[in-house]
Amino acid sequence: MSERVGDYLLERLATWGVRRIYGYPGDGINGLLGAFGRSSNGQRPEFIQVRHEEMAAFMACAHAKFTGELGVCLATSGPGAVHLLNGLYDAKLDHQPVVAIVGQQARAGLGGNYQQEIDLQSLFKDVAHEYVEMAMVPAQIRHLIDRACRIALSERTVTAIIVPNDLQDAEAVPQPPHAHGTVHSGPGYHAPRIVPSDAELDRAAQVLNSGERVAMLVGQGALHAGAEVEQVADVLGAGVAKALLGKAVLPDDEPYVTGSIGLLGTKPSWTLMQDCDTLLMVGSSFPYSEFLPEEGNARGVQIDIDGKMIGIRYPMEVNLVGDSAETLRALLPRLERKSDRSWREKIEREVSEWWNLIESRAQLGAEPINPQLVFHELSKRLPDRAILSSDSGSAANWFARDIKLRRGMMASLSGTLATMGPGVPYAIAAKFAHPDRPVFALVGDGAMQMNGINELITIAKYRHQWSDQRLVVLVLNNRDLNQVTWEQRAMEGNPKFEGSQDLPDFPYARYAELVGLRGIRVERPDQVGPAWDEALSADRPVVYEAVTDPEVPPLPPHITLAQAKALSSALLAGDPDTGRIIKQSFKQKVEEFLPGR
Ligand SMILES: Cc1ncc(C[n+]2csc(CCOP(=O)(O)OP(=O)(O)O)c2C)c(N)n1
Ligand SMILES: [Mg+2]
Repeated sequence: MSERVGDYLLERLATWGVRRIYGYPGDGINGLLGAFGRSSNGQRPEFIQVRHEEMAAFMACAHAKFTGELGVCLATSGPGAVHLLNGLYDAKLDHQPVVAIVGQQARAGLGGNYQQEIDLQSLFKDVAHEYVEMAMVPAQIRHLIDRACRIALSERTVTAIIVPNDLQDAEAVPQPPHAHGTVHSGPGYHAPRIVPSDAELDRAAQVLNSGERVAMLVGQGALHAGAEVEQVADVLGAGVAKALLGKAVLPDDEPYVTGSIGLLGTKPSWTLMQDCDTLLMVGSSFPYSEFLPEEGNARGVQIDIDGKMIGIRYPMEVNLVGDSAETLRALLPRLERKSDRSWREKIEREVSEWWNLIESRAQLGAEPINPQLVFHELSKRLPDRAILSSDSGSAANWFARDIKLRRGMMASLSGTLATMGPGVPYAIAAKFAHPDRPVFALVGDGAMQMNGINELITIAKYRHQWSDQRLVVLVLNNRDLNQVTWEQRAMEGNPKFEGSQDLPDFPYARYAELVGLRGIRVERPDQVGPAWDEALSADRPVVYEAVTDPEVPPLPPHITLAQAKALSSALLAGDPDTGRIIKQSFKQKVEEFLPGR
């Protein structure tokens, strides 16, 4: 029998280098699933079965984040397509190339209020607005795939193709007829070399050379430019702060790296931005302007590959549209080495004091376990080439502040959408992409109850495909939606609303054992380190359940007067945990002022 549309579609995706598609079945895509089943020669992508389509989209996004390649997810018509959306928005907002392929009811029934019929082009019109198309005839498939892949890669965004189920079984037309009204596409995309003009580079160099206190802020756009960032920072005598998605740009053990910035950031990053006279921002769209210099206090230079993302966070004097590594390389010969190193030395002193503070905050007692201790003990033990994913929640604070990434590690999270739930699916995709590397998911109990528990089943199903079995899911069992509880207190001035914030307990470690993984429950501070040793030497993936204290405040690097007032009015209004909050906050703050800091 001749090839069908489903067969051809998968083979065309393989031509684009797609080796793996994350998805979930349904009758809207049975023609495509049949084609996976007919794949005998290894020329077609592998189908990875997840528990929920949102997870498939998160995994496609994480595949893109951890490989730089295209991520692909697949869902059925109607409910499956709707389920993809949150994961697709995560990819879109973090600028990741992801193609979504969704089924649709048969062409003959469309427009007839048919079962599971949703107007999918309208549904995806925002998330995939650069390219969302429905196939109507087999001769379209070649260019729909070619364009969806190329546009996703060149625009670093989400695209979507809708394929009615009857079309999937029609006879393929791999080459449209040479006739009027047909489209003749070819595969392949290589990113161009994008460098700003010499005149703009000269202007940027002039600004950077005249500054005396240069601050750099790097984001995910600089992930491939670590060496160049390091050289420029050295020449300019600059300190470097990192937006969360750019945490792996530079290792945290470099003395001039101030670490994260923002609400989840560090004190030295705050000082760097407040006291600098020149800001060089590279590949970042970090949104919180109050953590950047006040307008007029610093001269600014920004580098971004995307002209749309330039000049929106700080009124920059020079905006360089270009690849970060290429542009920094072109800048280097134009820069003069700062002979006065006192600014850099001041930053380095603050950084070393900060690490001492982080160390002592981790050692503070709590009831029963201080979450910072769990991250601190992990950080010390992180194996080379580790890959980390963090969920949204208090874990993101400790990930940002307490984890010291070293050279060769990777890390990511939902940076811009900041959605709950991607921690475990990101880790699974990391494991598929790099089965020989140790992977860690850092997740709250809320996120675990939302998605993570179910995806443990996916880990159990596929773990035998991974050559290195080290995949550890850390669950912070604090029986609270803690990040938001603290936001209610510090930003709204409201006491914790237990009706929305308290979480039911769940036996995460015991559940892991039930599905065939290792489960370790850690209830006392003295168990934290040894439990990490045990998790790292286990013969299978592990759920490390730490019973942590929700009253350890994820403090911002500096508390504003407004926040302090809000917090005190929350306490005065009768927060159920007032006594313990005061105790824990006080302990953390006191650490900052002890002699020797
Ligand atoms: C899908 C989604 N729903 C709600 C939120 C708001 N939110 C952000 S963090 C958080 C609490 C997370 O709780 P948990 O996973 O238990 O982590 P914890 O902060 O307790 O460590 C919530 C509700 C969100 N970011 N995404
Ligand atoms: Mg929680």
